[in-house]
Amino acid sequence: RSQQGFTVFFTGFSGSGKSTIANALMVKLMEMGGRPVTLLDGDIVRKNLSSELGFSKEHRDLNIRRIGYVASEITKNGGIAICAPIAPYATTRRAVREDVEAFGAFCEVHVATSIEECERRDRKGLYKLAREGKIKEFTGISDPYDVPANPELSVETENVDVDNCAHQVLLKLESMGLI
Ligand code: GGZ
Repeated sequence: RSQQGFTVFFTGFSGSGKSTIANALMVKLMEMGGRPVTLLDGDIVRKNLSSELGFSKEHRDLNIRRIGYVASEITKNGGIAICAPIAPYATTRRAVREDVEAFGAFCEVHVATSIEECERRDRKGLYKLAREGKIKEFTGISDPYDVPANPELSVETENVDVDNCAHQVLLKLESMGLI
């Protein structure tokens, strides 16, 4: 049972800290050894797996379903998949959960850093472009984000550092009997 595969699925705004927490978690899980760990980060998936897709609801859903499919295959084979897309739609996240839970465990982590904080940081300058209308359909500014109703865990990077957030995920995985 402790060697079953599982998926950690981060969801949250652009700039919320998903990638940084996901990377820290990956390092910790790799150090523990055992199962192979695969990181499916939002921008890397978009570059390699979903390069033809934009940000309409249809395209975001397709992107997330692809991530879910890969995560479910990794989970099926006893590995650990860490996903870190925005994944703004609750119904699509639910579908991915069902895909993965057919083979192993699913741990949804809401990176709940507020949109105000993400925009204040604006690490890539995208929020400014979204405000200027130069990027359309920008999540949290001009496109929806369904706040997760029942995530396994909620963390935020406004008052808590990345290492602490990654540690909270590890504790949750432990309490779920996965590590
Ligand atoms: C949201 C956008 C958009 C729009 C480009 N809306 O900070 P980033 O740059 O690296 O993360 C964002 C990434 C979102 O891709 P995902 O695959 O995670 O989105 S989804 O789950 O909804 O499919 C951001 C950048 O792409 N980006 N345009 N309009 N984020």
